[in-house]
Amino acid sequence: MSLRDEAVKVLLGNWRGHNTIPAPGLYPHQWSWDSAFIAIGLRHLSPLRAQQELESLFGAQWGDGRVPHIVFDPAAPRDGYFPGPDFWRSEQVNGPVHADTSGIVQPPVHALAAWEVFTADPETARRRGFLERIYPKLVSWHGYLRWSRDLGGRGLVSIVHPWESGMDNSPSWDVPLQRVEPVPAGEFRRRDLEHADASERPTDLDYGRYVRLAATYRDHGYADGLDVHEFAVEDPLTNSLLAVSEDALARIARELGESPQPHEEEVARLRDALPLLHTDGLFHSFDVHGGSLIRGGSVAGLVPLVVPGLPQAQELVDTATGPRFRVDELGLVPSYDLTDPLFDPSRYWRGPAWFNITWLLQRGLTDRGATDLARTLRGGMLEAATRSGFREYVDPRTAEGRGAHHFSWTAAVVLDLLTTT
Ligand code: 9WN
Repeated sequence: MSLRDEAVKVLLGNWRGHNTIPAPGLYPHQWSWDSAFIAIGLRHLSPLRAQQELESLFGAQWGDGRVPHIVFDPAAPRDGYFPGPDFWRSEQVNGPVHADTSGIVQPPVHALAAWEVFTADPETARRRGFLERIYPKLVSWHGYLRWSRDLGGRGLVSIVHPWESGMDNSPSWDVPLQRVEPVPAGEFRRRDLEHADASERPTDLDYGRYVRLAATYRDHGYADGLDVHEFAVEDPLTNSLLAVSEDALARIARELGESPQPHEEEVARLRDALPLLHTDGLFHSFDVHGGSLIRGGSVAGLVPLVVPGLPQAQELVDTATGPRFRVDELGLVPSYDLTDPLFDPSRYWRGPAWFNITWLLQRGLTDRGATDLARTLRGGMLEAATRSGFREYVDPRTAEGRGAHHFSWTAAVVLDLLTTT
């Protein structure tokens, strides 16, 4: 079977009628930023399904504009994933009435996905009013982040839980997490370890802290404020993807005959605020409670490369190709600085290479005209997907597979690379 056919098989196998699950077993529901990356690949297979993927996610948007990080599938066992719907209790607050969801969010890559999905088949999208319907929802989603999550008051979005970063156990969160009293491991039952090797997942101590933060948020009715959130961090990945998505909203607005200006202004505003997170050739998260940058080597710090017109772009390319990430040599982007003692090639977001992040950087490099390096990453991703069989993440030095099998965004990224570059 060709790599393309294999990718199609993964996406078809994980399709659940209106959306795609990230992977069977470990992730049996719909995840927010997964759906965005999935839609970007799915558009080459079925533009209609790609539109539905985003529509089903935004169908579960909350009244305040937030897009929940998980939309639970009523057909899947209620306790198959922890924390499940009985933990989050979205129906008791201002969640959507027709769906159970979590109450936290994930990085805002959806407007970018919506625009890419539209371009794959503008005729079907126009006939279905796809952009007309999703545009106000995307605007309200960004509004939630802009107005409810500027917890540091510096014009940047704060994430309030490591899960919101999409990079759950990144070493960047070690310091702010130390303030959080972990819920003892005996008080909850992890379901992830029934599907994945413990050495490739976050530790029980990490999980105890994740549970504490989520429970506190829930017990405050998902209200946002520094008094509620013990963990409040301005993350370069979230803020960069918001800028890229605002750029996509400008295109969407133009297509709909609306003014792109408010979105263009947002891109400029974020681009001007991002340097608050920049030092020594990399962007870093800012710990709002601690009042300082979390200096380290998370790959999130390279992601601003995707922001249009970023003045620090060349510095980021130099860091990416330097000893800390060696992306020109590896053809993949490690999730953490290879030279740092905290680097772990197998454990989740503490070192392994992920396909969505490598895809984002490949895209940023292409936009900046660094086509040779972009081509190297493209080759690296295709080889790693072939070798690992569409695993969730890989050892960045050997491309040996780790985590879940038949992982949807790995397949989606491959499909996109095979079709567009
Ligand atoms: C918690 C689904 C998600 C991804 C995240 C990844 C992982 C969940 C988990 O899986 O997080 O949201 O159970 O570990 O870190 O990026 O969206 O694929």
